[in-house]
Amino acid sequence: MVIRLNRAALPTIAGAVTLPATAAKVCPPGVVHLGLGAFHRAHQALVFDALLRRGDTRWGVLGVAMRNPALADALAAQDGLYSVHVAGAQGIAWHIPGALWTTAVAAREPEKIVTALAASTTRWVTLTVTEKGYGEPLAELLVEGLLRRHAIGLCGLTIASCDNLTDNGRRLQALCESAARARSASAEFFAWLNASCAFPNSMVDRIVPAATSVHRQAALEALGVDDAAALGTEAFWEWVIEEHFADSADASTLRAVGVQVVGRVRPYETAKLRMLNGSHSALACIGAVAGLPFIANCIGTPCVRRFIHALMTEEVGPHLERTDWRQYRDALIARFDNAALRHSVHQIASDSSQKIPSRWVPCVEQRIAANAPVSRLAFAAATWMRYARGEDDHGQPYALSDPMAEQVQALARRHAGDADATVSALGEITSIWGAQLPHHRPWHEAVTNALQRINRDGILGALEKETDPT
Ligand code: CS2
Repeated sequence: MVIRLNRAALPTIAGAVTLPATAAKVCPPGVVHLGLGAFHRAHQALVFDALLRRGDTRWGVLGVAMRNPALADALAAQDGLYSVHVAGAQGIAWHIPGALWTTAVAAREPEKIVTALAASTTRWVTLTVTEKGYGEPLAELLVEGLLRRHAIGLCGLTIASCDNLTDNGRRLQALCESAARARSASAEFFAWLNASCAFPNSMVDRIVPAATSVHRQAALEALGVDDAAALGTEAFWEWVIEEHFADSADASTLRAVGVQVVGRVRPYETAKLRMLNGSHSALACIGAVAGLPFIANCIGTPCVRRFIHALMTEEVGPHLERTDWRQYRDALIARFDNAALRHSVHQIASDSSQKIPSRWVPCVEQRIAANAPVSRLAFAAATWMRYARGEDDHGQPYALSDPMAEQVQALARRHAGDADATVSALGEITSIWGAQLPHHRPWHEAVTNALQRINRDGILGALEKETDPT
């Protein structure tokens, strides 16, 4: 009989694995995490696990799934335990972190989350709710908890947005303030919010593909337990956070376990959004249209690799404050090459309409302002417009997963044979491209030119010519 992973099963676990610190749940969780996906479980939960291992019991996590109960319930049935397969250049390691003390589902039990936000033992809130999660329901949930917290005279919280958005902390703060205004919160509340709560900007980085049955099977083989929530990730991880906390002593606590606490997150954030995520979005659209399933297949295709290298070298890197961007670029290409990750291009291409505004647009605007060429970025934009058609170069259909899927796919299909009309239709969506690019003639022409070549030669054929080294 196969044993299900849970606390009772820990002593039976065979292979080489880092197990959770023995005593768990000695007090209520100190952290409420909103957005219980794969990323949090393979990134921050491991940081909090490292703190718990040091005997600091303030970092147990209440993991909140915003809508879907499946993962939260599977984890609850396993006492919050799951295994993480870490694949890096040095080999493979397994971890079973013990930071996830309890789970909840916001849509099903909002009161449980509000109660936790207003608990005296809660010190931190972390968020990975994705780009599209920054709307009213999120702000209302947070503000409800904060109003209650203030009403009973508690101290403030550190509320750390960890999504791939420019100025993520400030943005979340503004969203909460506007929700509090809509509820006519008192001046005392706003004074407390400003003085006692902190919304640090932060940049998080670790490639964590969505969990699949491959991870479950690997855990069964390596550890001898059935883990319905097993995950895989890379060895690299980074968390850079602004030194702006409700409790200033947290800076040294976090530094002790490898978190970078800095004055300004912006240089790290911009480099990550534009180099890593920007390349990822381009690779994902290319892979989807070429019929290549994983990022490693894409970067392993020479013309794609040359293109991504050129995109970063010619058009993205030179605008970064990080002066080590060439090393950063090379390290990224090596990370994309990690075949163990099996990172699906369709996963990354999902929500592209929400991702492009932070990943590509600021760089295009900056280059246009400097009168610099934008042909690589225009090619990337054209790949997304081709991708939006929902059919690859072999005639295989695929589904778009995006809040704007219906609209963009209808436009891409209606104008499929006409690059100029496609770019007019898809390139004028200001929520994606901003106010300036839709009216910029040279940009329009560069994207049209790239899309014509993609339509004529296929995505890989066009990339061969685009990156021809001779
Ligand atoms: C990816 C990110 O899915 C995506 O859009 O670009 O999830 C990426 O893997 C992480 O930001 C890496 O830190």
